[in-house]
Amino acid sequence: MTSSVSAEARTIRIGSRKSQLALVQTHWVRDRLQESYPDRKFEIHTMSTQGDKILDVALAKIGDKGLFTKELEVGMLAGETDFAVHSLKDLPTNLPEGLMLGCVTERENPADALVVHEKHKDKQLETLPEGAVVGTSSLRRLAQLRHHYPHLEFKDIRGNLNTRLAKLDEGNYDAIILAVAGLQRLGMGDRIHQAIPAEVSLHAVGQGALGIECREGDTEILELLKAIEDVPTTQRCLAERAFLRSLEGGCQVPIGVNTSIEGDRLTLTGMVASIDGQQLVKDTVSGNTADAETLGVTLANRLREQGATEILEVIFREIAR
Ligand code: DPM
Repeated sequence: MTSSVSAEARTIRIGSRKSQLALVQTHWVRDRLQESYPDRKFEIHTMSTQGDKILDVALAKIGDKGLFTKELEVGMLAGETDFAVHSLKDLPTNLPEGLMLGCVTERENPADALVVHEKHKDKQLETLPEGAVVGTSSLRRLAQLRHHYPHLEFKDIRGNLNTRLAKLDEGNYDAIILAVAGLQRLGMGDRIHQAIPAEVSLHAVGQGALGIECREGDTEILELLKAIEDVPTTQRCLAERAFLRSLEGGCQVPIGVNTSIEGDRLTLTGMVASIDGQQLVKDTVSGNTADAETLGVTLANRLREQGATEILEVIFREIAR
């Protein structure tokens, strides 16, 4: 026996959801890693998650504890895969024991996008007719748009991107709201009618970035992942996630954020709104990028002082019903 056999590097197994968007994202991660480590072997293992299977119930009602991540996490803990690629916004802020956020990749435009039915192609959010039906299953988008545009109606919409676009085109909705990042990654950026400004819709925590989850202390994987880490995106997302964690909000509550970095200064804006859009508290903090998580906690405390706790209590009760 020679030692070269046992010294040969093992194949790295990557967990991914099966949706078209998830696969595009996972292939992107795999390709970048393959470029950085041409001698290593990477293999993608796909799985369906609860969120992929339950399509007829409003998202907020199914609960948010790892709706799109649980099955992938079980795979890692069982040693069947080495890390999983997620849309960071679908990754809960508290991870199961033994797992960690291994790295965050460079963010795409994190804004929400308005996509309209053909008959409204000369319209914007503010000029859509009274009673126009906007499709979204996001309480965050719903609350903020109701706040700014009380003349619009809102209706739940589920399914993958293609399904949603088909429902829009068939005339079931006048417009739908999707993430700019998802549409762009799928090569459907031409469907973006309007990138909704942050003043109207603060995006979800982590939106537009990919989060790689791995086993805690897996030094080999953590070392590999450094090749695809984006430091400014990581700092922004750590602040956003600390904010959400402090508010004990899952990914299905009306909580939105916006972040920017200039030099070593990180600015974080956050809001909490009631589902009817009547109450909305919003504030901004800034500080050193090294204190990203502390900034998130500070902002959460400020919003609690402005009434966020009471707004969230009502929502948690409503969702539980
Ligand atoms: C989460 C939300 C939605 C997804 C809630 C929110 C949108 C649900 C809906 C937490 N996850 O944003 O307030 O509109 O019905 C999801 C999308 C992406 C990742 C699709 C989308 C792609 C963008 C990205 C679903 N998760 O938001 O249109 O990677 O950030």
